[in-house]
Amino acid sequence: MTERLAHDHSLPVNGDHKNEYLFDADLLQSIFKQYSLKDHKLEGNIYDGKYLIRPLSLKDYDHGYIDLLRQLTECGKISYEEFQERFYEMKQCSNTYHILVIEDMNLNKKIIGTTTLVCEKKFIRQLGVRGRIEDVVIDNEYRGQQLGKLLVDLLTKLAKEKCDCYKISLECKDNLIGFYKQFGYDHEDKQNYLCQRFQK
Ligand code: 16G
Repeated sequence: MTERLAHDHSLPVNGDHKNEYLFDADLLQSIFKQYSLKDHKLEGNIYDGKYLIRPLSLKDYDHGYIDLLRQLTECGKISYEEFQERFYEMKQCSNTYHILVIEDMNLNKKIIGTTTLVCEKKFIRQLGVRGRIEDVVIDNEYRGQQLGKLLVDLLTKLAKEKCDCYKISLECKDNLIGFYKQFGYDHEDKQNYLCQRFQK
């Protein structure tokens, strides 16, 4: 795996690139500004003076990003090299993977929240883009502060205003339907979500 990484020209070869972001943080700036106008708790990319909201970076591996995902579902064992390889695979797909994280600035940069927007490019709908909201997790100890609401709202706006998505969807448990309805998500008439699982 390391050899493949070393030969991949899209990957940095020297230096410490751990601060590198998965996607361009500038994309978020105008969304943050709009949000700040209606909720003064978000100033720039800092929420409530305590939390930094930004794209995923490589250093988040050391600050609990995978452990946070474990609060949503199984993750298995993931080495730093594996994390890095997947990070660059995603980064190479431009305008596709937008993983937002919340860092607790007071607690050793711990990652306490995350949400993903995936933009799928299509031929239909005049080369349309379909958005998907995935992997919404707020650390158990930080729930009840509207942090999940903030992340879903920011990424829904990003999908609409910057990624030009013609629709955006998500899958969730029954008890969360009310939560997602507040952002405009709802069941579509005569549409179903079907799934097949494979033994891994
Ligand atoms: C939830 C998540 C989905 C995630 C899945 C993991 C949201 C809105 N939905 O459905 O993104 O991938 O759980 O569960 O966050 P799984 O490991 O059983 O697929």
